Parts: sequence; C-alpha cells; structure tokens
Amino acid sequence: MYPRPPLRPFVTLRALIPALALSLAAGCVDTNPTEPIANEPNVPSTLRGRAVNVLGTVSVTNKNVTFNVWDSGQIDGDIISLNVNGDWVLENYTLGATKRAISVTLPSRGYSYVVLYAHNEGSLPPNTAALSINDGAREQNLVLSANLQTNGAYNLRVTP
Ligand SMILES: [Ca+2]
Repeated sequence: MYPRPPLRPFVTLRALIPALALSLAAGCVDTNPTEPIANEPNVPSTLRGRAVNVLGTVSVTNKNVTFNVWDSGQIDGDIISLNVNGDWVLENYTLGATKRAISVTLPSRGYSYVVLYAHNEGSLPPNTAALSINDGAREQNLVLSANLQTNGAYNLRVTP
C-alpha cells in the first residue's frame, strides 16, 4: 500500500484561523461590509427645502453617542427638529433649560452629520440650541443656530 498523503490543506487552514481571528480582533477586516461609510463630509446641501450651513466638525471616538439638547440662553420657545444621517431623531421639540438626551448609533467610522431644523425662532430670533455630544470619553459642547431659511449643521467624525 502507498503511504497516506500528508494532510497539508488541513494544516494550512488550521494555521490560518488564528491569523484571521487576530486580524479581526485588530480591526483589519471590515466585519460589517454593508455598513455605509463616508470617508468625506456628507452633509446634504439642503434639507426640507432649506440650505444647510455647516458650522464645524466634531470628532468622537465611539459610534454610540448621546446628544443633549437644551436652551442655554433665554427660554423663548424655540422649537426644533434634529436630523442625524437622514433620520429625524427629535421632532417638534420645544427647547427648555433642562437637557433632553438622545442616544444615537453612528457608523463605526467615518463621517456623519447632525442638522438642526428650526420650526420657529421663538420670541428672540434666531433659533439657538445648545447641543452637547458625549462619546463616553468626553462631552463636547456645541451651539447650533438656525433660522427659517437656513439649517445649522455639524460634521461628526468617528475615529475609533
Ligand atoms: Ca430664539
């Protein structure tokens, strides 16, 4: 009888598995290839028929973030909606002095955006919302301003 051939294909596969696991753990392999990733700022130029004014870019280190929104100045009845990456995460909300928390999951890396849409300007134009974004490591404070012609927006950049 001939000797059995060596089981090289199995040995090779078994040797590859730890390397594959290691590269997954190191984030070298995209574990969710269907997730939309924007490598450049992706704020739409208009939203609900109004131009979008980008006020800045904020970097966060975690895709799971919590926004807090409130009126840090005189409470004058400003009503807002917030849009994150095309989804309305808050609608027709009247700003008060206390913070309203909204938890959002962003794509795991790359650019996202948040847009402030003003339903009115309150008794003291324009519509101003204090907005903070907490990624678990730190809380960053922003001021969003919008009027009845223009939406205010920030780029959000997830850098894990
Ligand atoms: Ca106002």
